[in-house]
Amino acid sequence: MSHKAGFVNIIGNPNVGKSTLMNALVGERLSIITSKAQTTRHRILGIVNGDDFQVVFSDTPGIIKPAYEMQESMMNFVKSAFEDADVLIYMVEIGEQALKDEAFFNKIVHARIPVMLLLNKIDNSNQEQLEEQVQFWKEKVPNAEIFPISALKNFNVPEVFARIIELLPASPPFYPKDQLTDKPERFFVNETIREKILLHYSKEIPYAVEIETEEFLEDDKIIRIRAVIMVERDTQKGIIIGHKGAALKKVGVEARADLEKFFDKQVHLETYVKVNKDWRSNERQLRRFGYNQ
Ligand code: GDP
Ligand code: K
Ligand code: MG
Repeated sequence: MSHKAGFVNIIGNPNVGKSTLMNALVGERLSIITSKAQTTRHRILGIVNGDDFQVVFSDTPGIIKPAYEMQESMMNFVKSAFEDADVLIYMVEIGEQALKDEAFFNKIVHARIPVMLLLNKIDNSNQEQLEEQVQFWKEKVPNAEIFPISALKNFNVPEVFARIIELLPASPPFYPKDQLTDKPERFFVNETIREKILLHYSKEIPYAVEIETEEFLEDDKIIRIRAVIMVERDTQKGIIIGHKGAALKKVGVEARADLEKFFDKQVHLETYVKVNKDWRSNERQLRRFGYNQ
C-alpha cells in the first residue's frame, strides 16, 4: 500500500472559523480560538497521522491589511501559505462577501492546486440562504469544490477530511509519525495565556500583549512554568494585574486548567507582568517572539 502525505493550508478572513476547523481536524486544541480578530498571530501546524497517510494542516492569521510591523509579519505567514500547499482550503462564513484583498482573491481563483471552499457556520443559516450562498461561491470561485460545514458542530468535517486524503499526493511522511505539531511546548503555554487575555480584557489591551515562557521544567509529576506577560505601557500593566491582582489571578487559574488538560499533567503556573516599550514595532523584539518570516 502506498503512502500519501501533503500540506493543507487554511486561509480566509478573520473570525470565519479557521482555527476551530484545524482543531476539529487534528482533534487537539492547538490553535487558540476567540471571537476576536487577530487571535491567531502565527502560522501553526497541526499534523494528522494514519497508517498510510500524513496530513500537515497549517492554520494562518486572518487576512488583514497590515497597520504595523507585527501585522506585516502575520501577512507573510499567510502569503507563504500559497507557496507550499498541496491543497488549499479557503474558508468563508455564511453571509460573507468575497475577500476585499483582490491580489489574495486572484491567487485563490488561479491557484494551480485543488481548492476546497468551506462555507462555515451553516448552523447559523437556513436552507434557502445556504443554497443562495453555495450558488454565489460557485460563480465567484469556479475552480473550488464547495463544502457547507459547521466547524463548531463538526458537521461535514469528516467528509472534508476524507476528500483531503483523496487529494493528497503519494509521498513518504514529512514529519515523524508521532508528531502533532511543529511548535515547542512553550509556544502552547504562551498561546493559552494569550487566549485568556483576549477573553478577559477589552479594547486595545490584548493587542499590546506578548507572552514569553521563561521557564518550563517538567518532572514525572508536575510541570513548573514561569511566564512573563509583556505590555507596552505602565497603564496597561496596571490593567492586566487588576485590583489586588484579581484580574491576573483569573487569567492564571484558567490558563493553568487548560494547560493541565493539554499536557495531561499537573501544572504550576507563575505569571508576572513587565513593560517592554513598543515591542510590536521593534524588529529585533519581533524576531525574538517568533515573527521572523
Ligand atoms: P479564525 O479567526 O478564522 O481562526 O476563527 P476562530 O476559529 O477563532 O473562530 C471565531 C469565532 O467563530 C469563535 O467564536 C468560534 O467559536 C466561532 N465559530 C467557529 N466555527 C463556527 C461554526 O461552525 N458555527 C458557529 N456558530 N460559530 C463558529
Ligand atoms: K478569531
Ligand atoms: Mg484563528
